Amino acid sequence: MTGPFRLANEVDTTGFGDTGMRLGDLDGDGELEAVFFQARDCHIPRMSAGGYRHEKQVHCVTAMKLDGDVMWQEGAPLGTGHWAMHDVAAAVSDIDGDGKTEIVYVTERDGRSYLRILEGDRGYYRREVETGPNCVLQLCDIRGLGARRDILVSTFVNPIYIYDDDLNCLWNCHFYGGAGHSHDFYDIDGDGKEEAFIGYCCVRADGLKVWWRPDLEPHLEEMTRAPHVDHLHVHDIDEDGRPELLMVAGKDLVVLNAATGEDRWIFEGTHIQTCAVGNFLPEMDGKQLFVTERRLHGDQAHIGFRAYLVDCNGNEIWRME
Ligand SMILES: [Ca+2]
Ligand SMILES: [Ca+2]
Ligand SMILES: [Ca+2]
Ligand SMILES: [Ca+2]
Repeated sequence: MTGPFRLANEVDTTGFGDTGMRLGDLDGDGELEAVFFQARDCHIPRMSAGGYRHEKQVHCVTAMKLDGDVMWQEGAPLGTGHWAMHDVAAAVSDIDGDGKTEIVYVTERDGRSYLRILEGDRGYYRREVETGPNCVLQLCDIRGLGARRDILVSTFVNPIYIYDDDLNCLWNCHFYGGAGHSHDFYDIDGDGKEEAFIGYCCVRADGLKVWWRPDLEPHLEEMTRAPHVDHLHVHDIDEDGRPELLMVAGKDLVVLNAATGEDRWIFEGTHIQTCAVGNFLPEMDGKQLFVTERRLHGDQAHIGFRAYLVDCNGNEIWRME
């Protein structure tokens, strides 16, 4: 293999490795391990539409050394099947700040959702709590601890719950306009607590909105569900010291001043789904955005895929079908 990448190892994950993977140092030896989260369709889908079951829940967790040795496994492998679609609600992190890594994920029993924590080194059960949502989990720092030790869970749209690392509920069943498949967090006012960017809302740690932009709904994906933002990223793309909010809105890419919610620019599409920020062209000022689109004709008909490179002011550099 050429370039900056080299093949370190090949391991067999047949039967348990289908859906999602996270990396973390589970045993504290300074080397990363891989954790596989195998998920299947939720017993009771709450928000799925658009032709397939979006919501997946984790039923098997497998920790593996990078040489392929399985350290432990929680739950029974589901075998090989059609488990892969979107992402899983899972994180590998030192959630309680004691220097050891934990596994945090949402699972299901008898049609009910549970947020669960396992110890990373042995897979031992730590704690769980029943929750509402099922398929999105992200870590944030709304308590201002200096590390992301708060746990947001949601479906692919609303509602939003946030728990502390002892699984005490900090936000109980919050709803915000345009909430979608993932959210982002940034301490926009410098008080040490991260604000949450959810849908077209910027929300403080206490759940109150700093700003919201319901007028942006025409730029969001609808597709038989509630209007929702696919993904959000806070990033200072023009490197002027003020972060932008990149709203991968499901139809267009909408870029706002993250602190105020004021317009910066809009890159129009039909169903823009992902945006990656990088120094892809180092000779250019600012960052560039690599944008992918699942192109639609009208509201539903899928007519192909397109990728764009866009500069930090919203100008197209190139496109590829
Ligand atoms: Ca390790
Ligand atoms: Ca820990
Ligand atoms: Ca703040
Ligand atoms: Ca900026």
